[in-house]
Amino acid sequence: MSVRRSTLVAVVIGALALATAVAGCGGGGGSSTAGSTTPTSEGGATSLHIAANAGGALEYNKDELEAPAGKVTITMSNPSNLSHSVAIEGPGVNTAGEVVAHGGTSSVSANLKPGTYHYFCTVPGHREAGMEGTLTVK
Ligand SMILES: [Cu+2]
Repeated sequence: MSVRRSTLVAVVIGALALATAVAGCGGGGGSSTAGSTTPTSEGGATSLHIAANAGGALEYNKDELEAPAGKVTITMSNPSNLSHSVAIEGPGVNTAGEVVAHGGTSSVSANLKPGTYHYFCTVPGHREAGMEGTLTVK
């Protein structure tokens, strides 16, 4: 019984490995001789949207964001009467979008590896007052 079952499992795993190998070979144009030109992982960019508090509180509408590894863009709309921005900070990353007034949109992009990052407003005092959140990249 168990022997037969493990044989079946082995066959299934073998088939999957074969399918993966075939899929892996399919992408190459075949023009490069020496192989890997380091494929940009997944190629998918992620867009995240947040908003500043419309009532003037120093906070975003979200204090946690999540994204897969790769290019991540956070766009913040600012319905408040105060100026705000959005920036990303974390391992190897420290980049900021522009400060925008009421009705404006600030956005920031970075190529992120798995890890924990923070996004925050760069206007003096705002981050300290709570205008920040955690961005988890998986
Ligand atoms: Cu702010």
